Amino acid sequence: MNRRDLLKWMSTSALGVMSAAVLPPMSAWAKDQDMLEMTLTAQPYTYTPLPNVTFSGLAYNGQIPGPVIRTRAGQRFRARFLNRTGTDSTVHWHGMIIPNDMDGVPNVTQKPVPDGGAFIYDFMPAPTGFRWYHSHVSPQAALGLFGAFIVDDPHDEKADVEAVLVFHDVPNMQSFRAAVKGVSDAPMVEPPGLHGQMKMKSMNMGAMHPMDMKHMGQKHMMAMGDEVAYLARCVNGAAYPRTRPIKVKVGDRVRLRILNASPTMTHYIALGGHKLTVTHSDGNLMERPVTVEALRVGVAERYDAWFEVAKEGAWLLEDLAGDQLSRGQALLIHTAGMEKAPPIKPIQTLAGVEYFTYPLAGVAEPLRHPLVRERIDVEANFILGGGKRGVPRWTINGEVWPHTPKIRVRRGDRVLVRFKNHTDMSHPMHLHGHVFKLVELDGKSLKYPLPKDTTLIPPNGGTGSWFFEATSPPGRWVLHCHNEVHHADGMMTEVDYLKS
Ligand SMILES: [Cu+2]
Repeated sequence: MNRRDLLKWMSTSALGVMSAAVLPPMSAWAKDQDMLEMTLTAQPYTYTPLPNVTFSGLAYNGQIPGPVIRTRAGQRFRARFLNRTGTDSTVHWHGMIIPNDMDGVPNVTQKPVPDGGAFIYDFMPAPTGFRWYHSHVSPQAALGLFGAFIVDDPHDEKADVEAVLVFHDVPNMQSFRAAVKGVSDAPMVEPPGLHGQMKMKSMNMGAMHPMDMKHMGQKHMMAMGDEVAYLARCVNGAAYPRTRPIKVKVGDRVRLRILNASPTMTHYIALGGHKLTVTHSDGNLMERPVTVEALRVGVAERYDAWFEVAKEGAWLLEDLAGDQLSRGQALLIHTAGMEKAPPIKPIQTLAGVEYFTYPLAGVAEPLRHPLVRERIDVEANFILGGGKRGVPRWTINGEVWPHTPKIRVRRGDRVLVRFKNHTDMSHPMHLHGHVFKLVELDGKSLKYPLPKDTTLIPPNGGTGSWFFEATSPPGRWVLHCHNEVHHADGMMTEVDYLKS
């Protein structure tokens, strides 16, 4: 490294642009700056996530995931985005409430940045918490254009160790393209015991609930045309044992910030020898924390999960999907001198396990009438459909983008969005520019509505409802499925602020 590079490196890392999994606290100097300024270059990148797998994708600043960006509350952010991908690109700042023209949706909030072009993203990152950024031009996020973005909350409890863990899956792009056409032969991959769990719980209640029956389905047994085959499953761009371990001490309180940046897969994650206490959903402080044996993280979701180190040891944090690749989606956490010890593995099945679900975290109770106590000004009812084999359409009320029905609001409106999912897959539905509250799931109200920007809507007749107040900057905020295949096949609409 020459002196110039060294200075550049020093200034960016001190300012809050980092690549390590374990985050150093922001320096006093960095916190003091009025603005974090950086260059974000998207360009081709070839890497080897597994010894026998070489993947030609795209990366921000030559790394997958892109650099961890960290600002403090009230600090401005300015990125000079350079597009060297060979095609159009934009950057979306996921989970942020910022001016609409900074939101990075091509042809909706901005003109796509052409190859060779540049664009200045300049805004006040908010709200505080765990956000992320990714390309909004398909399939660039699947190719590697994503990274974590943390807005420091000065009121947060202090952690002794804090780590950002980006789970992502490296797609077989031929299979990805086939899935977008609805003709993929890849099977669905899920953790052992996932469906057995529902069965068991229902039997405890006396009889099988028809909804659970429907959810079980047979889908996971066969190829329906819409699944993507993967070449590797990674944490922070590597597969175990090449993932960078996290070193801890007895007594440490450890905060894991976990992001699922997979193009299509829901991840179930557990830590050997420990339960995890979840405090934030999609970066937003939950009304009450919940302690679980495993996390369920839908595509684009984030959870802040804490644990305390009670004794010396080595433990594996691992994805629970049953396939061979998932064994690599793991990371070692150990105390000093224990890095060579055989690590304690987590549970290997979800059967009988209390894992993070919305009804568990939000405490499901009988459906309230009305769903939200005070007035509702705008109500949207969306049926999620499509996905027939060979028919590349994933629909909202029978239509694909841009023909889907829109939600039109005036500033200050109280909005209720109700989803009913008629397909056999769950959909990670995401709304830009807002934090909503998940108030209902599968016919149950949530006593503690979860503050989120993305939620999985369960399959086979499952429902979910969001409540939010239209208090974001005016503009067009898209609402779409974050499964990249479904998004590419039209499952998108928007919330439009009317000028009033
Ligand atoms: Cu979907």
